[in-house]
Amino acid sequence: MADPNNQAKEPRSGRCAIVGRPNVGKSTLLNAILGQKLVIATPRPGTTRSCVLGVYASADPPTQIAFVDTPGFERPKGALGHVLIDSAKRGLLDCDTVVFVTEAPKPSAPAAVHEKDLAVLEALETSNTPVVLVINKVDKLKQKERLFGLIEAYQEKRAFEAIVPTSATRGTNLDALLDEIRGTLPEGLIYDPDFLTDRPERFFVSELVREAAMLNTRQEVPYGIACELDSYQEEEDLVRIEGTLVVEKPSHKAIVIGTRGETIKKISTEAREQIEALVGRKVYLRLWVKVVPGWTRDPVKARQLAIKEEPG
Ligand SMILES: Nc1nc2c(ncn2[C@@H]2O[C@H](COP(=O)(O)OP(=O)(O)OP(=O)(O)O)[C@@H](O)[C@H]2O)c(=O)[nH]1
Ligand SMILES: [Mg+2]
Repeated sequence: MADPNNQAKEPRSGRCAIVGRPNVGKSTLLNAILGQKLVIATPRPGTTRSCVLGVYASADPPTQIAFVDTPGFERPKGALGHVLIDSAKRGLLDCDTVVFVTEAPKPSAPAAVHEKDLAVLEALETSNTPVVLVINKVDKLKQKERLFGLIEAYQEKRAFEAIVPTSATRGTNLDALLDEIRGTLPEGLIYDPDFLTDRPERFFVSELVREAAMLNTRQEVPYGIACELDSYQEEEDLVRIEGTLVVEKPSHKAIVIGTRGETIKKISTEAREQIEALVGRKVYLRLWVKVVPGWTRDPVKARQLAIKEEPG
């Protein structure tokens, strides 16, 4: 007799873009699904600057989902804004499913479609790819019944394969989300079992430095920070790394360095600890700070400093 559960157990795999406006928790959600910190996430909007692949795999039922974390979607401001939106749009191409992340409304906001989500909905209009809507940060929602109104408002805009409320920081409902995504994917496993990401370790090292710098600065400073690795030498039980934090104004350089160098010291210590956890070895990290005037407003420099493509 045919096993009635057999249908639900067939192997499935595919590529799934995670898109949404800045700061809704896309990168945090990817890390929570993977059960490890792969991509950087900060309270500052505009943290993710280029698409990064993270492959989730599970044996029961056999599933592989190659998630593509993308930069926050918004109407572009300046040259860096254009680079970010172009990169997010590229992430949307060639995927089997889209996870569109939004966040639960603040107590003062109406349970309605967020104005900034209209740009995301517009970008999704032209594709036939199934879309799963994730309403993240439900841990912050005091009146859970507000979700119903919110779900109705989004459903009026388009059809969704499923709508899943989540809390990425608490890990709420991630299994339900994975089940819904799995259901949209083609049959068969296509990824190498060891495949986790398309980026080399060096990429994540420079991202961890940028994250520490973004976390230790405020207002418009974090958005104008980039990180370049100048050297990366693996020795027997140590990795020796030299890097440069790029800022767009001399006043930002002073902020990143801080009084008597306190801020850059803190950035360096925090980044080193994170990098040591990543590479599993002791790290020697030396950082410099350089001004590239107005780089976020210059199309060529913004592309060069925000997008990192390196051989894996
Ligand atoms: N309370 C709460 N905070 C969350 C949740 N998910 C993410 N956050 C926080 O939201 C902030 C933004 O998270 P990110 O993951 O960087 O957001 P993002 O959508 O990737 O942002 P961009 O890369 O700028 O587009 C961080 O401070 C996270 O800790 C959640 O479920 N609940
Ligand atoms: Mg992000």
